[in-house]
Amino acid sequence: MKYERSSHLFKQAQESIPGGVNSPVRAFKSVGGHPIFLKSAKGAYLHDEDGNTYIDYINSWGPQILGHALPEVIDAIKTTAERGTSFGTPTELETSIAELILGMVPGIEQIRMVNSGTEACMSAIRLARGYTGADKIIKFTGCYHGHSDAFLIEAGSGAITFGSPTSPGVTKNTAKDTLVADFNNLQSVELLFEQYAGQIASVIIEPVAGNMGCIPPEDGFLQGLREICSAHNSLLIFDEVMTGFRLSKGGAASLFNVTPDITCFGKIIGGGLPVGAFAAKKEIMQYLAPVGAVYQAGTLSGNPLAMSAGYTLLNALNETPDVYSKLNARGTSMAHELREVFTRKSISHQINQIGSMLSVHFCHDSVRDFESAKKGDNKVFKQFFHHMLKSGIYLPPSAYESWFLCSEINTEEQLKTIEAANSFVPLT
Ligand code: HOZ
Repeated sequence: MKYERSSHLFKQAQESIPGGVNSPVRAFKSVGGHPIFLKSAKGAYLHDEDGNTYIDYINSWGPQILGHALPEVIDAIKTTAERGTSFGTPTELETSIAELILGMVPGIEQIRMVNSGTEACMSAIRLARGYTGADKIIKFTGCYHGHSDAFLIEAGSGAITFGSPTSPGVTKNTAKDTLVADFNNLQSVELLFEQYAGQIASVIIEPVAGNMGCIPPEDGFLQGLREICSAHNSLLIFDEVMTGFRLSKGGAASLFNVTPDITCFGKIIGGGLPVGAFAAKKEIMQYLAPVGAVYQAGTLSGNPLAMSAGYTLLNALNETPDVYSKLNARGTSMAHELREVFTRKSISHQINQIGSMLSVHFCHDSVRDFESAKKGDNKVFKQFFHHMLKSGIYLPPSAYESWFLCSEINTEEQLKTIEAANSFVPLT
């Protein structure tokens, strides 16, 4: 494959954009080489500036669950754009998408739209603090809730990829209110509640971690968090930015039958446009301005283009028969075949998969938290990543990011992917 134009565009971009990218993981720094500049995408396929085509396992990091450039979504964006792109006033579309989401996800009664998952999570903890009157929050090592200050402490995703899970620029005063527990470890949470009794506003978690690879919760973990939070009058926040509308219509909360107090959304909810949201029971949401005193606002919040893209994608998901069972079957079969390939080749591996989320860590022991995720051999991951890329398979350029499958990955795409993995030979 040739990458001349991507290479040229990357050099040019580095002059005007820090690192040449608008989000760090895209820079390929942890896998080496330079990023591929994309021109277009359709269904399961990406097309780059050099004319190369790839099967896509990033899916814009989650939103394109029914494939790229879904005709209904594109038409909705075009039609809406013709009427104007932003008004800064309420529109009927905002109520329509709110009603649609409240009907899909159990346990929520009101929702506020924002522009990204980062904004959703940072607003959710402000709301939790306003509601409970407590200052501290608990997050989990290796979980990532966007790049706002309170969360860039032992964070996952790009933060671990580049080896700085706690970012310079986050003040000590902010950091002291973020307590950190271990994923899949209820005792670590109980200890913090003992130590900081009455001071913890909320526990925020990705119910399936997706930013240290994909790590599902062990049996009873989410239920245990629910019980601890209820016992201490602390709010349980599920960051379903990745898992919402991906693992099921009602996200991870429905799948694991655990109802959080606040749910954060992003990705799929915007149909590929920048949208986030947070939702809860009315009693909690009524603390938000303009009804309550907890302030939160945004000029582009509820933007008509973004609302119409999200509304159309969510309706398309509702109308696609068996979409989640098909995605689940595809993910399960992909994970199974990858395991068979690596086992045959005697390559130590751990493949975690749930529904259409999957990750590959090259290590021997199971990956159930941040410590075990860090044991993956990044040298092998780099080689695997570049081997797959050359074979036309586009994986996330970091072992700490989850793969996202879309419904357009069919038998043909799976065969090509497994064939590519099959020809991988790690250099020793
Ligand atoms: N950290 C993001 C995914 N977990 C990456 C988003 C991007 O680079 O677009």
